[in-house]
Amino acid sequence: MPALVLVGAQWGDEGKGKATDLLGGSVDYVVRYQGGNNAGHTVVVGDQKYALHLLPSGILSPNCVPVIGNGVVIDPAVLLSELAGLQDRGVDTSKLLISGNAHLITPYHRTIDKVSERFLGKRKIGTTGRGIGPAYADKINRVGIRVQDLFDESILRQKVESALNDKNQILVKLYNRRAVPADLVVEEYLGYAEKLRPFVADTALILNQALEQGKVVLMEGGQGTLLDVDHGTYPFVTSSNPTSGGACTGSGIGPTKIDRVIGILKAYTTRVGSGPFPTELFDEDGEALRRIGGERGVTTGRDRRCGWFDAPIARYATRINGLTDIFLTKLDVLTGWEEIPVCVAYEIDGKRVEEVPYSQSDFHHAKPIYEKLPGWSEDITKAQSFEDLPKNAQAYVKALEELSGTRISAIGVGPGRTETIQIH
Ligand code: 2SA
Ligand code: GDP
Ligand code: MG
Repeated sequence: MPALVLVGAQWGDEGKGKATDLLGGSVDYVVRYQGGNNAGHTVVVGDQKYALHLLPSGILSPNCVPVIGNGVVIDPAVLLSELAGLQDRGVDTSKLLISGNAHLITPYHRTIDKVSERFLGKRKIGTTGRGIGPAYADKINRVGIRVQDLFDESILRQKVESALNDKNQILVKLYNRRAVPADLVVEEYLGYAEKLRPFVADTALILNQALEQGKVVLMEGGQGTLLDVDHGTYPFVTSSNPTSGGACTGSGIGPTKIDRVIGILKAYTTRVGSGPFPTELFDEDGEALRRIGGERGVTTGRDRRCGWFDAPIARYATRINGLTDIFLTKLDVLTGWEEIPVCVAYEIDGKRVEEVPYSQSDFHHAKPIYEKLPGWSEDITKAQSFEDLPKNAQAYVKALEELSGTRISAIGVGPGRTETIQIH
């Protein structure tokens, strides 16, 4: 098992943090390859709950080296405070490695994220306001600031000044905000340099050398397939590639090294922020899923939109990521429903459509076609094997496996590490 990738198969918050943590004991490196502190990954260890935003979930596994890859955007203040928070709780963070090529989120990225959302009004993306999109825009526009720039004051100053050239014009003229003084940014960011220096490394080289030595590398995606800037519900997406292809570019590991791509798939569907969501519920079932599933943003505290399982999306995630297997999460949340509707296809303009349509406007008015599966009422949180599940829960899992086209290799029946059924 050389390198493996773990991706969200829906719109994020499928339980990737828990899944990474579960695998953490058997891998040597856990790498974040995209996104930034927009992510919120929850890990429950015994009676301790951790909410990770920027650090890979592997930081909680003592023998694992956590890596922030080149594809991530880093807000240094957030990173340092997350590290301090974990150190206060007795977690060893000294093994962390940070790519010198990762880009930095600066105060002007956060400002632009917030004011541009306000400017969009009803058409807003519903971002987390963490400056993610503007930081990636600068990266692509070749005016980004990288971690390595922190170690050369004159380069840092030059880059911040040129990045602020047009931004200050936009902030003042278009958004009626005050200009950001380059000096203040440079001064603040130079202050982070020595604190971050011990962690900064050529992570792509280290990871490839580790693979050559037979070590196991797990790449942990943030967000999810439908939030991918290329394959998601554009423009209602994040500005990076959470899908498995992004794991290669965001870490510097070639595709031939990857032999397993695990999709994390929730037994129902949720989404935070704006954009299409065919199975979204606006009734008491949606409210119940939100309440029982604790569906609230780990980063922003926003209520998540909730709906039934959407099989075309699961098939789409299977295709786009080349999934080898699926971790099905939160099956326990569905306990108590007499019947559970599952979306098997869409109706678009009076026609039955089996797959996620490429046309964004079609997807916006896709109506779910449901099949109802019989529910179960028994508590399943103590189930340790597939056979321990009630027959109807077993049938639900089997139906999802068939509809998604990928083998289900684990089932989550609660948030804790041990509340997982492994299927061999
Ligand atoms: P951004 O901030 O530019 O990445 O926002 C763009 C869209 O991506 C969505 N997004 C997310 N969706 C689900 N979970 C995320 N992480 C947090 C969590 C979210 C939170 O774990 O709960 O706390 O609100 C995440 N991060 C970004 C976002 O909602 C926009 O639709
Ligand atoms: P991530 O962003 O994919 O890591 O997911 P989040 O942490 O944002 O949201 C998933 C939530 O579901 C967290 O509160 C987890 O503790 C919780 N969770 C994960 N797996 C399960 C499960 O199988 N059952 C239940 N009840 N909760 C789970
Ligand atoms: Mg999350």
